[in-house]
Amino acid sequence: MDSAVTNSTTLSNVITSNAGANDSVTNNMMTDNTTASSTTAASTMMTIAETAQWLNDRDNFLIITHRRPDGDALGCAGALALGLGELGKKAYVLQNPEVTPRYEWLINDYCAPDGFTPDYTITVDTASPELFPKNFTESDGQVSLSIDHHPSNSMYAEYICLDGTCASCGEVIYSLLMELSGALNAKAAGYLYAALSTDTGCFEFANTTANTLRVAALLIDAGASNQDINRLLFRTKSLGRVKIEGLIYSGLEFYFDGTVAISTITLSMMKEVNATEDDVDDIASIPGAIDGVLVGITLREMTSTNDCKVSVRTSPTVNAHGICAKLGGGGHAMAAGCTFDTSVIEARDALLKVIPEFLPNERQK
Ligand SMILES: [Mn+2]
Repeated sequence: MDSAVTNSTTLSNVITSNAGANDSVTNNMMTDNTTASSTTAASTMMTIAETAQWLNDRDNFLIITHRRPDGDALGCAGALALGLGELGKKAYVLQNPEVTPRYEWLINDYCAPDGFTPDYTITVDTASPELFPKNFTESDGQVSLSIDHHPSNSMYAEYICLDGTCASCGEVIYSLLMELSGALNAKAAGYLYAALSTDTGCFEFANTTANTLRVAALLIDAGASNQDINRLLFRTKSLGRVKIEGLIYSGLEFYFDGTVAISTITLSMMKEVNATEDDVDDIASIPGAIDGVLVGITLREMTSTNDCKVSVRTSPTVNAHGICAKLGGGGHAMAAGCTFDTSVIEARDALLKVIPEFLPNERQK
């Protein structure tokens, strides 16, 4: 076990010091290992220590990730399967039909063989049954354990291990694996580094906490190659992505004194550069990243000329949800969306009529 982290008390100290940082989610904290488990109508909440014991007492696990799986879900699944395997247990990951090439290395060594029948199913990073992948449904049996970091978890599993203060589920899995074996090898550390860095946009997003960075440092100590993983996940773009970005940049339109930027992605643009869905992941962040832009809009032509999807990203002074709610959509204060049964040109014109009332007064010209 190279560069193993052996101080199993480190993380609980780390996490406990973060308790109370956000009172609104303190009820979801599962970090106090001395607190007894509590039972809701359907689910029993467990601490990290109780969850470790639960896993220790059982065998034959199938680990489930969510629809459109990201580095957090897949990194958690790979690390948990590896960690349980090292304890001599049988633990596999259910293949997810939507895994993209960027992330498949996280679970490839642990996919369940045909005909594997688990005694227990465990979901990671999955807030509700609506997010189950197509090849797993609740009718496959009740989920035994949900390990998660979403305060919105719908408590669908028999047992829940949840820490709503964590930026990624990877931080929860880290403390669980440390509780189980007191050490991580380099492979598991790499999987969890992928989990943490994915959910924090390589530690740039507002959800990144001091705890996230401490755990990331411990993962690097344990052998995670942050350089290689950052390069793969954040510094590498597919050719299709670069080409579609080129078309988007050259077609940007600006309105209201440069405070509103609109990017349009048509079906013919996608075809012209052979772009896939993976190539346009998070493409809506492009217009809002331009200096001086308060409202960044991405118009996407979907299946026909009269079917388009709109993503609105705003600076804190403009209400993205308000704009989209006027057009039958909605979302969050700074990220919202709506759809139109019209051409992208008509959708753009409808947005331009609604937007002025949401701009700061001096920009409504
Ligand atoms: Mn996550």
